[in-house]
Amino acid sequence: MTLNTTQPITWCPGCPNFMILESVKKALSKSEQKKLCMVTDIGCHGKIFDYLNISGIYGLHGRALPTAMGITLGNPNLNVLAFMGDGAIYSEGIAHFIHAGRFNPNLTLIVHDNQSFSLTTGQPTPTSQQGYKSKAIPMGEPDKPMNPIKLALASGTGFIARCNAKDPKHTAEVLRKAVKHKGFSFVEIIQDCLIFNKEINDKDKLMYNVKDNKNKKMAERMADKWDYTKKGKIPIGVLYQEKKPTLTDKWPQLKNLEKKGVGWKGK
Ligand SMILES: Cc1ncc(C[n+]2csc(CCOP(=O)(O)OP(=O)(O)O)c2C)c(N)n1
Ligand code: SF4
Repeated sequence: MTLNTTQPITWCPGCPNFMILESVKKALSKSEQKKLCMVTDIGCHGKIFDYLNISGIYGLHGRALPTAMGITLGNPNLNVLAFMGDGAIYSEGIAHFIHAGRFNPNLTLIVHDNQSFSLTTGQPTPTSQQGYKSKAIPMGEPDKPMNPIKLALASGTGFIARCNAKDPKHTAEVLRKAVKHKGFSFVEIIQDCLIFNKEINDKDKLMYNVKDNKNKKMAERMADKWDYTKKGKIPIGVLYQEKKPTLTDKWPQLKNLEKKGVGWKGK
């Protein structure tokens, strides 16, 4: 079965979301489609729900992650993907991000980080740069951006990666590793928005690829290299990976379902 759908794509022409879509298709091309499941949030990124032939739920804004977690509780044998924007996950969804790191459900969170609430016309998100001006904030964003990689490390997330939307080959490779990882995997994809917060676009020259890393101190150092402005160096790749008990491993009822290869309905 193909991952393509017949839905007309309504992203702005040239939006890097197109490249993220292609990366996801490339990463999943050999996966068993029946075992895949997706949840998307509300936002420009969320439209990916219509463009991928994968069963799932078009979730509420900020809540795609707990919905995805609910699906893994229903059937721990599914490969669940949650697509969220930086506005969604780091504002309304921030508590879920922290607890997903602690609980370690076996699912992949893909964040399309364009440093803007784009669908609702460019309000600043927690990763927007200080001083960012838009119609919604004409005096400029007063606060500095948060660093989600550092937060993920502090919350115990066992797989943390960063990709460049404009490099679909590398992004697909990283996504494949994220889906294969047993436990919560977090992939931040740096994505330009062609309409809102354009001044933060084109950071490609700051980016450099790193080797897969399993050393926490090194991961902390890499997390510190970029503060979500247009300065510094931006490490791209698997920034941290650690094997740890998953949510399924911690609950015998789920472990039993995993062993049998079924969900609660027995199929
Ligand atoms: C509970 C709730 N809060 C807020 C909104 C309004 N809302 C819809 S999309 C959106 C912006 C999404 O921004 P982001 O998550 O960064 O995704 P992007 O559009 O940039 O891909 C907001 C605030 C909503 N629909 N529901
Ligand atoms: S507003 Fe920005 S993120 Fe949304 S589709 Fe257009 S270019 Fe892409």
